[in-house]
Amino acid sequence: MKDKNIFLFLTSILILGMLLSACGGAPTPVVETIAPQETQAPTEPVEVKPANEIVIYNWSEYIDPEIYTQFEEEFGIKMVEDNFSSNEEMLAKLQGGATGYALIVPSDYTVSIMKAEGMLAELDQSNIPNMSNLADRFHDLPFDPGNKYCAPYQWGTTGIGYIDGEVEKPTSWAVLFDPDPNAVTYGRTTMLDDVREGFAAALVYLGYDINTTDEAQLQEAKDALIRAKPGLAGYDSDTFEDLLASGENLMAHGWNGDFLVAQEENENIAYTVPEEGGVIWVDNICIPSSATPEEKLAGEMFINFLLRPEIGALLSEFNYYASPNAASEEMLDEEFLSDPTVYPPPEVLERLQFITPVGESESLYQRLWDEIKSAPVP
Ligand code: N2P
Repeated sequence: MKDKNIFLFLTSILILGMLLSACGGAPTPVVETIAPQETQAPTEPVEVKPANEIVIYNWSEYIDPEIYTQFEEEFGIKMVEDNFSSNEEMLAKLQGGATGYALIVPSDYTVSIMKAEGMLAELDQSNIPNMSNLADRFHDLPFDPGNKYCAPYQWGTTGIGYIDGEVEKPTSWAVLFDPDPNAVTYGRTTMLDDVREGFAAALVYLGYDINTTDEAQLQEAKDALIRAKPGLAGYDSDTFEDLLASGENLMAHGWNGDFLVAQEENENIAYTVPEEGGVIWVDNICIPSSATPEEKLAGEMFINFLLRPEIGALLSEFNYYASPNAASEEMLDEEFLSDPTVYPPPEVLERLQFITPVGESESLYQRLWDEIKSAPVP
């Protein structure tokens, strides 16, 4: 069962990955050396020393602070964290010229976009020997063959979390897009504040490709997303799971691991991928091309540290997402490894799709999403 599961996951990555648009583009090369100063022998490069403090730009609550502490203690490099709530937020900030980040954590399709725009630095593999701890299938993901730019960070799915016992298990995305005013979940439901995830849910509900660029289909999805509004308490990508745990909300569109973390506070939280399907994703830790050579070296040291078996295990134990690290997986509890919310069974895997870049249509998605969010509640 487990082997089959892994095989199906690999196959789905390979097949669906073919859909990922080609993502060449010349990356900005970042050299590991600083140009020699005039007073020095002109041919001798100066050895780069790692920065003594670096900033990681990550999703919220996605890393155990203990990992920073251990890294700081061992290497004397202080870790500072800044958070984003969506790939688009992170991308816009970097496109706007933000610097000072040594590490970022984009999802699959955003790695493709950033590569094409020359926004990622090529990793110096000699600084990251622990890359070999990754499971085979994570060495050649279609958006980053050979881990040239990133190390896979965690992977997971997008579906619906709900309070078991109070809410009937949602089997269709209709619970969001055709909300019943008499349902207990009406007005106590959130959707991710995320353009591609929002559209993916609506498109899969309508039976369309979640990466469609067909304007009529996108308009239909927009209508469905507007129909969802009366049933929503809001759009939320950071605290949706906490609002279930506290009892304020009863249902949320969100990411599997976040619901599992919240289960510790409220054991009635359950998670499902509706019958029409959902999203599968792989998040990655990468270095922006704007990083200085010192930041880049420290960033690579951190990536290598994160890929240690015990550190990868600590990461999964904290955020409840599946690890791409085979050596870490071996250290995880059987209970975690057999949890179908973490490792979707074959019948769920086969209805999951990756979000892929939509090229020119990106601005259309964004414009429609802005219109949805600012539309009056019907
Ligand atoms: C962690 C968010 C998971 C990232 N809070 C989804 N790609």
